[in-house]
Parts: sequence; C-alpha cells; structure tokens
Amino acid sequence: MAKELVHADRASKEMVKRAAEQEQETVWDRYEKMQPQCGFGNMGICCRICSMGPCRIDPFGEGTQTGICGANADTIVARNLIRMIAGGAAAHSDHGRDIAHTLLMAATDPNSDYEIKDPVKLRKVAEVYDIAIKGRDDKEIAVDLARACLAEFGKSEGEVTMASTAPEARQKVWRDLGVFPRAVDREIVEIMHRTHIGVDCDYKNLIRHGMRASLADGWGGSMVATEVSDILFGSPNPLRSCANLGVLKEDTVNLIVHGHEPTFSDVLALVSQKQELIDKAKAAGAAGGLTVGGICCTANEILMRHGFPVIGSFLQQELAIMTGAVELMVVDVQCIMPSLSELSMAYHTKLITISPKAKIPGAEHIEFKEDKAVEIATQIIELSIENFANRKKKDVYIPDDKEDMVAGFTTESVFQFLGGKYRGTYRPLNDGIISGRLRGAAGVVGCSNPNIDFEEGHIKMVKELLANDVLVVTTGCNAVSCGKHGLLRPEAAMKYAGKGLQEICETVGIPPVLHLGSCVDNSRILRVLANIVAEGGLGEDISDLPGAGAAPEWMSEKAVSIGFYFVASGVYTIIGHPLPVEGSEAVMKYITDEIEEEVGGKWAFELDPVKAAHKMIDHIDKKRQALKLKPPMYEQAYPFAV
Ligand code: NFS
Ligand code: SF4
Repeated sequence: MAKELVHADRASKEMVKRAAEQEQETVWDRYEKMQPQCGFGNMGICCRICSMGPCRIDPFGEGTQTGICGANADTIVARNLIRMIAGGAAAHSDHGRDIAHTLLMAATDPNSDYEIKDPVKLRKVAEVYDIAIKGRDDKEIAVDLARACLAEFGKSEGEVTMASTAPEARQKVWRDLGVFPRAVDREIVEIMHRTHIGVDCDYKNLIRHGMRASLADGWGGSMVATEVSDILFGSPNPLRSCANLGVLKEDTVNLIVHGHEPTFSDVLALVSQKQELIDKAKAAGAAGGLTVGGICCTANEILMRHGFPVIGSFLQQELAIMTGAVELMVVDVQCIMPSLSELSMAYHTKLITISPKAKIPGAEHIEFKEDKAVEIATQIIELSIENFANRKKKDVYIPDDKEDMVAGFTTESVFQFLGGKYRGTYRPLNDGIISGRLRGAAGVVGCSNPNIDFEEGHIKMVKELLANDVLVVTTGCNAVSCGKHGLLRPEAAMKYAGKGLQEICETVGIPPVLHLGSCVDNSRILRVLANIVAEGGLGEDISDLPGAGAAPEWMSEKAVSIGFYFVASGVYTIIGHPLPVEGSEAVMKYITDEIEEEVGGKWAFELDPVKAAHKMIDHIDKKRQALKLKPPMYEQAYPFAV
C-alpha cells in the first residue's frame, strides 16, 4: 500500500491516499516494491561496459577487488559517474540544439510560426559569437547566430564560445587544469571513448574530463538553450500565477503539457488562448472553457513566459492523471514516466507523444514539426476538447489546493529589480551581501525522488536558508515545490525570512525565493554569479562568493551534470542522497575534498535538509571571512570575529 507522504503539499498527500483507495499504482509503490535496491549499483561498483563482465567489486574488501579486465573500484566508480554526466549533458544540450534549429527556421522560413521576440537579447548573444550586428536586421543576425550555435555543438576545433563569458579568473582555473570545454558533442563522445574497456583508468583523469563535459553543458548546451529560448519566445519577466493540482477545473477542458522543450508548448500555450477554441470547449460542455497547465520543466517554461499555471512537479505526473479530470497530456522529452501509458488508460486521459526521440508504447504519436507548429497545437487542443465527453464524473477528484506565486526572474530582471529600474546594476545586491544584510545566496534546484519524503528536502532546506538571511534562487522541480508551499510569494519574506532578507525583499518587492526557470536555466544562475563577480567587491572568481548550491532530492543524470558544472565553476554543492560513488574511498575523497584545491568548489552529501542548509551557511560564512566582510547584520552568533 502507498506510503503516506508527510511533508508534501496537501494535494499530493490527498491524491496518494486516493491512489491507494483506487488501487492505482504510483511511483512510491514501485519504489517500495523495488526494496532492497542493489547495493552494488548504489555504490557504483558494478560494471557492464564489456562482455567479459558484468563485474562487481566486493564492497567489504574481502572478495574480488577488480573486474575481469583488472579495473578496480576507483576506475569503475569514476567511469560510471562520468557516464551519468554524459547522459545529463546530452539531454540538456540536445534540447539546446533543437532550439537553435528552431531559431534558424524562424529566421529563414517566411511562413514560420515562430518569430524573434527579444531582439535586444539577440544582439547581446550575437556579440558573444562575434557576429556583426550594426545595420543588420533581426533575421540576418538570427541566421548567423543560429548557424553559429548549431556549429558549436559538434565542432572539432576551438572552445565553447559562451564559456568566454565566465569570469577571467575562472577561465584560467579551467585552462590550468586542462578542463576548458571545447565542444559539447566532443566532450560527450570523449566520455564514451575514455570509459570504453581498456582506455582511461585513472579516476582523477576520468572525473576531470567529466567536469569538462559538464562545463560544456552548463556554459554551452544549456546556456544556448536558455539564451535562444529567450530570443525566440521572449525573455521572461516577473509575473503572477499559481501552482498545484487544484489548478485543474471541473468545468473546463484540462490539457497538460509535460516535458522540457518550449518549442511546442510555447505555441500550444498561445494557441489555447484563441477565442474560437475556447468557444469550442464551451460548446462541448465545458462551461469554463479551457485550462492549460504544465508539469516538470515545460511547466516552468510556459509559466515564466506567459503566466500559465503549474500543475505539478516530476512526482505529481501520475497524480495529475488520477484526478480523472485531465482530457489530454502531451509530452515531449525527459522526465516522463513510462507508467503514464497504462495509467492514462485506466482513466479517460489521452496521452500523446510528439517527439521522434521519445515514443511510449500505448500512447498516440503525433509528430511535431516546427513548420506546422500552430496546426499541430490546434489539432491537439481539439483532441482534448473532443475527449471531454469521455470524462467520467465518478472518477473526478480534484484536490482543492493551489498556491499563488511570482515567477519569471532572469539574469537581467534580477538585475533590474535589485538594481532599481534606472540603474541596471548588481550593486545593491553586492552591497547587500557586503553590508551583511544578506548573508549570502544559494541556488536550490533539482528533482524529487521517492527515496526521500516528497518535498521534505526542498522545503525544509529553503526555509532554513531564508531564516538565516540567505537569498534563494531556484529552478526545475524545486521551484515548483517552492511555489506550491507559498515560498514564491513576496509575503513569504515576512513569514520565513530573517530580518536582513526581509528588509531587502520589502524594499525591492521580491519574494525571498526567486524562480529563475527550468533546469536548463541553471545557466541563468551561472550568469548571475558571473555578474556578481563583475560588479566587484566580492572577490575575483565565483569560488570567492558567499554562496552555495543544492539539489536535496535529486534523481536524474541531468542533475549530476548540473552539480558537476557548479562544482567546476567554483560552487560548494550539496545533495541529499550521495552520488553512486561510495564504493570507492578515493573517488569519494576526491570529489568531496581534494577537488576544491583544483576548482574551488566541491561536492557534499547530506540527507538531513536542515543540516545540509547549515553546511551551506557554514560555507557561506567561510567565504565571508575570507573576503573580510562584516558579520551578518542580524546574526549574533557569528562564528568569527572581524
Ligand atoms: Ni530537472 Fe526538469 Fe524535474 Fe529533475 Fe526532471 S523536470 S530538467 S531533471 S525531475 S528537476
Ligand atoms: Fe568487467 Fe572490465 Fe568489462 Fe567492466 S570493462 S565489465 S570491469 S571486464
């Protein structure tokens, strides 16, 4: 039977109970059934890389200590780890590549359904790529930029262009260590080569290359995804919306977009506002018209740019269907549970896949084509309207729980807000930290995982940071959790923040947790960090800043790549359950300790979210001390004297 959720939002708790009553299986049930999970896998010491194996290392040091080829635990753990980076970096970067392709179409196809919505950003990014902008129109520049971005992925010479926007000192660290990223595809391919049987068996050498690939993701593939999305779909601006299953309505046709890439969801969101479609929904018996909302990072994309509501995060995808009120769920790529297929058949929900890269047996496939975006979006909305007639009243159960929130911050709009409208500068933010009104800043991001009580990690950690005057920026599923728990409302500052953070939030009118977007938008956090360094007064490099990163409930390979590019960018990064490296003491020691000497950042693992928050705060204090900053303004028990 389903385990009870303790710390999750009310809607999820209710739905998990209902799932048990209805004898529907959820991710939590399957997690329970999977226990005990394989210890070798958990520790990273099984190897299936060649067919002399599979091999496994005895973790107690008694039995066999090498694979058949002679690879030891250090090699096997490091190889497995960086293959996770390859998977994560590939996912983000392929997303970036697709968006760059859409930009090319928008600029070259006169009948394209896409247009350039942020010409200012177009020019800014073009400058990074040394593309001439003077006297040229948007489309001319966009063609060159799209081609440059596309060429960026697979080029065999040169370096990842966007990485040149990192602080000078940081670029030097990468060069000195030999990890400056060259090209996304090249680094990923090189991971696969180095981890093939009988190639690289030096764990440090393997992990250093893993860092290089992760940097190609963060400062390359993901950054291209974010910047080009802004150019095409418009840079987000802070706006109000709401989140949770209670967004679904009994009297509307409910359509969910789930996955990651904005290419389709952005068009669908806009098309769904057409009066004729709303009228069709009404004519089909849905008096309230049409509700479109998102799950996972697609939710963040259409939230940030258009204010569409968020239905839920990764672990809520099944729960949404179990409301019996979802006419149609359309999915593209990443974080889509295969279980949705069978589950949707138990209800009236139509499950539609649109990406040629992600088909699901049992789901209908309507292949998305950029040159038919509006047509396909219309077709899918019409299918959802048609399906309203099949909704079974007895199945409908929508938890009455949703929360207001503000989302849509970007590197640039944080800039505007914290800097004041007419003084585009990070000065007030830096000054806030220097004066000690703000103790520091933290990025809390990432997935949810049934191996920890849903949202306990996210919410306890964020609240603890806020109470200690640490400004939090968030993306991905953590952002959704923060939204559902009311932490993305400006009023949350009064309730949860320490006095200094309260003062800042009140003066500027921002929530204490700033929603910066989807997981590829972690690249926005990198840019914020680079801007803080550039503003001055807080050291020369990202690793000097009083800041930290965390993913308390991580699960995906993307999270591993993200964590590594933060560590390699100089950020102390703490996650809940450990990376699968515990089978090698050497690898553990390297990534949680020695690596700090090399790149200024390091990993830490801590399951208790409050303890983890305090480890972040200790790190922030250590950095304040190194910068000889004043103690935090409102912290009596400051651990060092100035
Ligand atoms: Ni990020 Fe977005 Fe969520 Fe994790 Fe999946 S949706 S890309 S990987 S689960 S945060
Ligand atoms: Fe075993 Fe070595 Fe083959 Fe891995 S690469 S399966 S350790 S023989």
